Order: sequence, then C-alpha cells, then structure tokens
Amino acid sequence: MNYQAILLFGAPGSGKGTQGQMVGRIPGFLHISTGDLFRSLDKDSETGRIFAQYANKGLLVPDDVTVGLLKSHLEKTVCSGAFDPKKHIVILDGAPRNVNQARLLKEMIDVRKIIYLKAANVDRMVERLKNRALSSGRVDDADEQVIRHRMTVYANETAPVLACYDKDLICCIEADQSIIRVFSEVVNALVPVKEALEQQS
Ligand code: B4P
Repeated sequence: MNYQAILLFGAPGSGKGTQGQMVGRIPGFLHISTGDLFRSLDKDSETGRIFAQYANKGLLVPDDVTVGLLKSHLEKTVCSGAFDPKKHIVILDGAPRNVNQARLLKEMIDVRKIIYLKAANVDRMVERLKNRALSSGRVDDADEQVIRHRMTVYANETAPVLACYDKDLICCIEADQSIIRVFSEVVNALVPVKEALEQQS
C-alpha cells in the first residue's frame, strides 16, 4: 500500500504535535504521531516496555519496532474505514527520525511535502518542553538532561534525514512564531498539495 504523506519535521518542541493535531482536524487529512502511538500502548506490553526503555533516556526506539507499529496502525485505519488512501493524506509527525527509517518508509509512503519547523533557538524549545512537563506527565519532558539529550539525538540522527528528499519538497517555517502564525503558513503550504490530489482522484 502506498500512502500520500506530508512529513512534519523538526526538533523536539518545535511544534510538530501541535500543528499535526490542528491539520488533522481538516477534512481529508489524518494526523499520525509515532510518539502518540507509542504512548498509547499498554505499558506492560512488549512494545510498551521497549518504548519506555528508550524514550526515558531521550533515545530513539529501534527502527524495526517503530516502522512495524506505524505500518500496522496505518493498515488498521484503512480496514476500519477511517482512512481512504486514494482520497486522504497522512500527516506523519515524528517519522522518519533517522536515515534508515527514511529508507524503510520509502516503499510505503509517497512524500508530497515536508513541513520543516525550523527552531533557531534550542533553549526556547527546551523551555517549551519543560512547560509541557507540568501538564503532560511525560517522563521524557520532566528531566532537562533528557530533553537536551533528545536535542542532540535530533541534531545527529534526525537532521540528516532532510538530505534524503528532493529540496523542492521542503517548506521551511520559522518555529519560533506564535502557534496560529505557524499554522497559517503550514496551511498555505498544504493547499496546493491537497488541491492537486483532489484533481487526480
Ligand atoms: P514525540 O512525541 O515526537 O515528541 P517531541 O518531538 O518532543 O514533541 P513535539 O515536537 O511533537 O511537541 P510540540 O513541539 O508540538 O517523541 C517522543 C519520543 O518518542 C522520542 O524521544 C522517541 O523516544 C520516541 N519516538 C517517536 N517517534 C519515533 C521514531 N520515528 N523513531 C524512534 N523513536 C521515536 O509541543 C511541545 C510544547 O510546545 C507543547 O507544550 C506546545 O504547546 C508548545 N508549542 C508548540 N508550538 C508552539 C509555539 N509556536 N509557540 C509556543 N509554544 C508552542
């Protein structure tokens, strides 16, 4: 199965989840966050335990586990009728997160646009995540050292993913702006993609 996809790309705290949830409310888009998928697992399941083991240290979950979970979730949404791959677009938030994941996902997704939420100020992103910790209860937000480690993992493993894709697909948006301003720029970037897909179907 080949899914039409928009990638939401950016450092932890850059607003991927925030924007993904908002775009996911627009008809024709389905928001899937790999982080949310992991957090929704039973903590005592095998995958739930693997997730906790890695995320609590600010590390990426192994690629086979991540891609396997994503694939089975997408298949379930199609089987349930919630998602029609011929008409709908997946907003993929948090994957691929390294070059190997980009390679593994190549057969599965047709990337129509990459929304790159570019965060110039790392400290501001760290502050956002520390603030989120007050309400989210996420263990990976609670400790500043873990947050900073996630930033390093992003710089070393995730940032190189952009080079796997055609430059013309990448739309760079300044992540330091207000949520609504970022959203308006995201929507502007998505309009031509959505209209082109509607003309095809
Ligand atoms: P994620 O759930 O993807 O967590 P994240 O990148 O830290 O958060 P996100 O970027 O979505 O948060 P947002 O800025 O929207 O990953 C968690 C863990 O799961 C990873 O560390 C890893 O272990 C594992 N994982 C996930 N995907 C994986 C993969 N593909 N491979 C391997 N492992 C994987 O929100 C942050 C805060 O900022 C919020 O409070 C929000 O309100 C605020 N905010 C957002 N935009 C703002 C703005 N413009 N202005 C002010 N505040 C803003």
